[in-house]
Amino acid sequence: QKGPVHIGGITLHNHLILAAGVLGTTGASLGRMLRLGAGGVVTKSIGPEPKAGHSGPCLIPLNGGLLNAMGLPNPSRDYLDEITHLRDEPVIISIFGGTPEEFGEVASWFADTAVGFELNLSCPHAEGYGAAIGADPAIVRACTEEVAAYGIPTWVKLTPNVTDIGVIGRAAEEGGASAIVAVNTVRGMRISIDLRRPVLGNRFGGISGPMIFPIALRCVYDLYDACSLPIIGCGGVSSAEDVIEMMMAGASAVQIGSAVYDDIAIFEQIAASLYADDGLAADEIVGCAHA
Ligand code: RRO
Repeated sequence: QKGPVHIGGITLHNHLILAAGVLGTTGASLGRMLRLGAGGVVTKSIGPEPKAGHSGPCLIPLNGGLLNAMGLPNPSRDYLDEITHLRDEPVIISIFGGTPEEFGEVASWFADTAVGFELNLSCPHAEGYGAAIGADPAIVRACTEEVAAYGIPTWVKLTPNVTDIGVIGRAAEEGGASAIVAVNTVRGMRISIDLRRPVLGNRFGGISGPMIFPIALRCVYDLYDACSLPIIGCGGVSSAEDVIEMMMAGASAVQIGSAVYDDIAIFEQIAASLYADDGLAADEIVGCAHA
């Protein structure tokens, strides 16, 4: 594996990070992904109150992806107990709230121990959380300011479900973000012809997996032009070639989510190819497709 890399204020074991929400509900599964070669891991999003999540079905397979409406299930403050044993590891705490103050409150619980935060301003279907706030530059800026005030590296994860993602990225930058993560899931739905109703319990959800890769890539490309922060590419990455494409679009690192469900060893496999031979010339390729 690669030696340490420094991205957005956080030291990672390599350029490949476990995306939020995937195997992030327990500290044990996060620890396992680190042992399986993840350069860093992001937790399931933690909010101001414990939440059970939406009624099912919550996760359905698509051709080339997944559609989910988990509904932000999380134990809130009790999550601290899950990750105390990972104190020296690159565990990035994903947090959400309905207001800037709620983001600040959740951040305060973890401020003594966190190596970094990732603000989830982008859940595509949660009422009162995420989607609406992630589309409003003033709110994105205010939420970022509340959390960045703790002086801990603060990554901001954006939604692709906006007209101009560059405007939102700049708002995060003005709020003091140390990196931008692009993107969360793409809003979508399926309908059961037999039942004559939406398949998901929540009706709408977020699409992940290879089918959204070109959308995520375009968002990273736009953000590279719009902002001067490091960008972490996320959305449908499932091969070393995808990682390189993301980097050429402007990503300094990538996150991998849905692909982990198909292959738990994906981090080691991608790393073996990415760092083979002379290694990865990240400095040369990041953003090179803009020349
Ligand atoms: O829990 C979810 O339903 C969820 C979240 Br918090 C998110 O950020 N993105 C997503 O696709 N699902």
